[in-house]
Amino acid sequence: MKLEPTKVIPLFITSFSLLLPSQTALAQTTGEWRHLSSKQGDITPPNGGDQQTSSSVFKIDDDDINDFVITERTKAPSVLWYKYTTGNWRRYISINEHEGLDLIDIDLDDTLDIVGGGRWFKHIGNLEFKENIIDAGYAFSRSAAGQLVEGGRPEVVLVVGDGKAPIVLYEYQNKTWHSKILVDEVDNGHSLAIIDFNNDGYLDIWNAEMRLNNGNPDAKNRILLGDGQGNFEELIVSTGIGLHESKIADLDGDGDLDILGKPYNWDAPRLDIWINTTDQAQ
Ligand SMILES: [Ca+2]
Ligand SMILES: [Ca+2]
Ligand SMILES: [Ca+2]
Ligand SMILES: [Ca+2]
Repeated sequence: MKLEPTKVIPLFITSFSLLLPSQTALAQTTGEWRHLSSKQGDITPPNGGDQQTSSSVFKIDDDDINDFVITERTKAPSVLWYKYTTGNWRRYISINEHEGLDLIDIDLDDTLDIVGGGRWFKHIGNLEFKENIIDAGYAFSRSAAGQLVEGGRPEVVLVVGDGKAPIVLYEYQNKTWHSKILVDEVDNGHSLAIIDFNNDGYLDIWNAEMRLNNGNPDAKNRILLGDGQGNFEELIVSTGIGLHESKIADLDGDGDLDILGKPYNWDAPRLDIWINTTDQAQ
C-alpha cells in the first residue's frame, strides 16, 4: 500500500518528539557523578604497594552504611578497611598477612567481629577493633566461620590460599582455641565457604584447589559434610579441574547449592559450573 503524504508527515513528527527527551535525560544522568580519587587527595590511598588484588563491600558496623576493603599483595598492611564518615571514607583498620575475611559474632555479644589472618578482631567501638589470636602460625590463610560444632562460639576454618598446608578447624573450649586437622594437605585451596550443602541443618565446608601454573594435576573440589559435632565426611565434586576465587551458590534458581568455578591461570579462558542434581537423582 502506498502511503499518502498527509499520513507520513504526522508519523515523522511523533517519532522525532519521542527521541528528544530520552537523549536529554541520558546526558543529565552521566553528568551527576562526584568523582573522588586518592590522586586528588580526596581519599587516603591504600598501603603504597603496586598490586591491589581485591575489593569487597559489606557492612562491618551497625551504622547501616556499607564499608569496603581493599587488599594489596606486596606491602604491609595488606588489608585496608574504609568506613564512610561525614561525606568521606576513613581508612581505619588494617590486618597483616591474611587472605579472605569472614564476618561473624565470635564472642556471642550480638556484635559482628572480623575473622582473618589466624585472628579474630573484636568490634569494641565505633572505629576500634581488638585483635585476638586464634592461630598465629597460620596467618597466611583464608578464613571462614560458622557453627560447625553446635553450641558455644562459632568455629573457625583456616586453609592455605597460596601454598600447601592443611585445612584446620578451630573450636573454642575452656578459653582456648583447639585445632583439628580436617584435610592433611591442600594445594592452593583458594575457594572456601561454610554452607549447609545437603540441607540437613548441619553446616558443611566447601573448598577447592587451584592448578597454579599448570601444577596440581589432581586438584580437588570438595565438600566436607558436617554432623554438627565436628566430624566430617568428604565428598569429592571433581578432580583435576583448577578453581580460584570460585563460589558455591544457587545458580539455576531451584534452591539448592551449585558451584561456579573459574581457574586463575590454568587452562584459561575457561568456566565450569556444577549444577546440583541431588534431588533429581533420588
Ligand atoms: Ca562479637
Ligand atoms: Ca560452636
Ligand atoms: Ca549439612
Ligand atoms: Ca541450584
